[in-house]
Formats: sequence, structure tokens, C-alpha cells
Amino acid sequence: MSTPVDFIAALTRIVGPQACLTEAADTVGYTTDYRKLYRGDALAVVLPASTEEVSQVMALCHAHAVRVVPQGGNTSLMGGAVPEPNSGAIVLNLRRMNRVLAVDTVNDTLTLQAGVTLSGARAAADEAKRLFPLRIGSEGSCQIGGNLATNAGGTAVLRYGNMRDLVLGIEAVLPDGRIYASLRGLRKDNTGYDLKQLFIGSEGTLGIITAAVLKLYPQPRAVSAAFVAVSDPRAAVQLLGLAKQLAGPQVTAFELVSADAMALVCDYLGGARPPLAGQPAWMVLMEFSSTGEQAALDAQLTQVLEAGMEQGWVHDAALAASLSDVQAFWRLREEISDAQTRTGGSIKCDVSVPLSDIPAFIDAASRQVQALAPGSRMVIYGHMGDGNVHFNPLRPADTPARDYLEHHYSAVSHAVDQLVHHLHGSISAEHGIGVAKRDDLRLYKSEVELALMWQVKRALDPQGLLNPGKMLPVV
Ligand code: FAD
Ligand code: 2HG
Ligand code: ZN
Repeated sequence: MSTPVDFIAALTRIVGPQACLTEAADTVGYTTDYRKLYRGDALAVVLPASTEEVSQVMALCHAHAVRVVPQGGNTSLMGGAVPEPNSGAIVLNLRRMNRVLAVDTVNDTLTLQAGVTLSGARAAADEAKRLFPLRIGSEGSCQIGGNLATNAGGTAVLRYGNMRDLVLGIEAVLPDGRIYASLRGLRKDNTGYDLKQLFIGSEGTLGIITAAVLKLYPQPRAVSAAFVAVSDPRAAVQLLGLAKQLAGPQVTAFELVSADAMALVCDYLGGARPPLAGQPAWMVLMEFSSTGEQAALDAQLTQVLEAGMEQGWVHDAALAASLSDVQAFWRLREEISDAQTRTGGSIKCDVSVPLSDIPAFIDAASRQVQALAPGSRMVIYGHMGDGNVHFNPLRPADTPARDYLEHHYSAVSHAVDQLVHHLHGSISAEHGIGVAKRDDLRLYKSEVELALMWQVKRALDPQGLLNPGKMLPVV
């Protein structure tokens, strides 16, 4: 088989004509990223329906040295899920592999194909009267395979951990088409290297995740939430310490929101009413949950807030009076990301530092941004309970997005990353590397780390077929 035409014909024989797309009009949605910042092209987009089809596609690509970009819901914020221009690659999207395979309420596990959306997985757990706790704003589109490949985080990591903590088994197709099958629901298994961990957070560079066994948890019976006005990030950190001391594992989420982030999202949602009067400079959205009584949990949240007020950390609080209030609070928090996407001109810095350094980081980074890009709106928010801040300076309202990014993206993101590095933090806490941060890795990983990453890549994918140009910087 020598021509692309023959290759496409062979692909079509594997997945069927409806599942092998080659017309630009059909493929553009798969070759353009979520924020429409990265555009590439593909020889074809294939939509396999089973692990066997994925395996055959990979074996074919291996035989013909054709590169493959694995893709889930294409919600990556790092340009990780789309091919680069003139890539000569195919996109392999898993959306047709969307079946729940088994629910075991004794073992508390959910086994599913990798193309099930996160909201589909949560719904399957809910139907079984269990909780699958990963919670991120893109849940309607992102897929379990993508969540695993990016080791996704979100708003409930404080209590349940990130995706790496929520998985027991994985099935993945290797670059030569072989199937790594380890769909076991074991909480203990010390039989050598834990190979599944290689695929988690590998951003599609080592294998195509086709199925997984996820952990299930008891469903909370009670949920209490409050939007709280705090003096500053230091007061927020102190309040979190207090909450953990008084409520322990019931503290489920602890999200920081700056005034500029709140103003932006309220505007985006058509003039939504902010939860707190007086435009506080800093807010926290806290959520407690438990399997106990609602009244007891509410009392615990109130106790924490009163103690925080006594200390002078808390100035005001709006408590959710119903589940729909809780949902409305979360909507304000979760739509901040799309509010920035629509506005354009956002410099995304998804960073983490030790919790104790969060106030110093925000303070120093904000001063540097204002010196480099005066008038930037300080859209600062995120999973403060995990030491993870989305520190996303935004263009002033009267500066066009393109001008702002052209003039400031590189200097601002470099300054923020340097500061993070100095504080022994991470330049990508949860969104991964993709292409957006690929070249920056050279500055922040040691020679040994980079060499080991490349050794792993070459061991599993010697031909460099999977997700070329992503994550690994050329060294
Ligand atoms: P894609 O975007 O399709 O792919 C992401 C990467 O994984 C790519 O490198 C791709 O090649 C690889 N990949 C995808 N599927 C597979 C597979 N089956 N096998 C191997 N590799 C694969 N992220 C967070 O961590 N926390 C958040 O709170 C959060 N909130 C978000 C809110 C919004 C509104 C948006 C748009 C994004 C958000 N994200 C968040 C980022 C994104 O949703 C996550 O990274 C998500 O896990 C990506 O899943 P996906 O299925 O869309 O993957
Ligand atoms: C969130 O926490 C997501 O809302 C998206 O991780 C963050 O858009 C962002 O920068
Ligand atoms: Zn986040």
C-alpha cells in the first residue's frame, strides 16, 4: 500500500465509511481546539467503535508510519488534542466508544469505555446510588479517556483527589496495535511496576486509553455551601485551615474568586447578581458534604464561618438555602473559564505552589503583571484548597485581544512561571502541557527529568507515532 488513497481505504475498511472522515467540512471541528487558538489538519478523522478497531487502526498506522492524535472531548485548554498544521497525522476520536460496561456496587467500581463523557460517568454512578467525584466545568463534553490522559483535577480534588486517585484499572492500545489490558478493580496489587500510571497524565503520547475501571464513593446526603467575603488570600488560607480542623474530610471544595473574576462572570451570564454585596476584593466558595444530616452539616459550616469572623478573616457570607442555591453558586464559579474564552485576551497560568505560599505568590505575581501589562484585569480564581490557582491576567476592556496577547503573553507568562519555579511550584497544575507549555518545560524540568521522559516515550513509542509535537520539548 503506497498512496494516501490506499491508506484511507484501509482505514475505512476497519471503521466503516461513516466513521472515517476526510472532507475539511467534516474534520474542522476535530482539528480546531476548544478556544480556537490552535488549528491543524489531518489526513482523516477516525471514529472507532471498539478496542479491536482501535488496535487495528494503530497496527495499520504503525505499518505505514502514520502519526495519530488521540482525542476525547477536545476540551483541552493547552492545544493538546488537535494536530499541528501539515501534520500528516490522523485524529482518532473515541466518542463512539461510549458504553458503560459494568457497575459493581459491592466492589464500588464502574467499568466503562474511554469515550463515555464525564457527565455520563457521573450519571451512571448516580443511577447506582453512588458518586463518581471528579467534577470539572467541561463535564458535558470531556471524556473519561481525556480525563485520564490529562490527570484532570477540578473542584473536588481537596476531598477525593485527582483522576490518578480515582482509577483502579486501564485498558490501552499501544502504538504498534498491541492491547495493554489491565481492567482490574483491585485496591491492592503490588506485582511489579504499576504500568497503568504511565498512561495517566501522558497526554496521548504513550497509548490510546480505551477503557477504565473507576472508583465509586458513597453519595453525600447533605451538601452545604457558602460564598464568603475574605480580607485577602492570606485570610482565605487561614480560613481553610480552620475549616479542615473543625470539619475534617467534610470540606469538599474551597475555591478562591477575585473581584475581577466575579465581575467578568456576572457580565458573561447576562448581568447575573453577585452572591455578595459591596464587590468584595476576594471571595471563597466553600462546600461541605457528608452522609449525615443536613442540619448538622449546616451547623458545622456556620460554626466555621463564625469562628472565621471572630478572627477577622471573614467579612460577609451568603449561605445556600437550597440545592438550587448550591447549583447557582457553582454556576458562577464554573462559567469563569468560558467567560474568559468569550472575552479573549486571557493569559492562562494554571499554577500550583505549596498552600502556605499562595498569598505571597498572588501578591508578587499581581505586582509583576501590573508592571508589565498595566491595567490588566486580575482574573484569579481556582482550587485554592489544592494550592492550585488559575492566575489568568485578562486584557483591559479597551485593548483588543490580539494586541494584548502579542505584547504581553510571553513576558507575563514567563514572569509568572519564574515566580512559581522559585516557590518550588508547578507551571501546569492540572491542564497539562500540550503545545502551549511544551517549550517552557525545558526551563523547569531538570536534565534528568527530561531525559527520563524521553526514555519512557522511546521505549513505548519508538517511532514517535502518538501525539507528535505534544508535551515533550525537543532537547
Ligand atoms: P481532549 O481535550 O480531547 O484531550 C486532552 C489530551 O488527552 C490530549 O493530549 C489528547 O491527545 C489526550 N487524549 C484524549 N483522549 C485520550 C485517550 N482516550 N487516550 C489517550 N489520550 C487521550 N481541566 C481540569 O483538570 N480541571 C478543571 O477544572 C477543568 N475545567 C475546565 C473547564 C472548561 C470550561 C474547559 C473547556 C476545560 C476544562 N478543563 C479542566 C480542561 C479539560 O476539560 C480537561 O483537560 C479534560 O480532562 C480533557 O478531556 P477531553 O476528553 O476533552 O480530552
Ligand atoms: C476551572 O477550574 C478550569 O474552571 C478552567 O480549570 C480554568 O480556564 C481556566 O483557566
Ligand atoms: Zn481548574
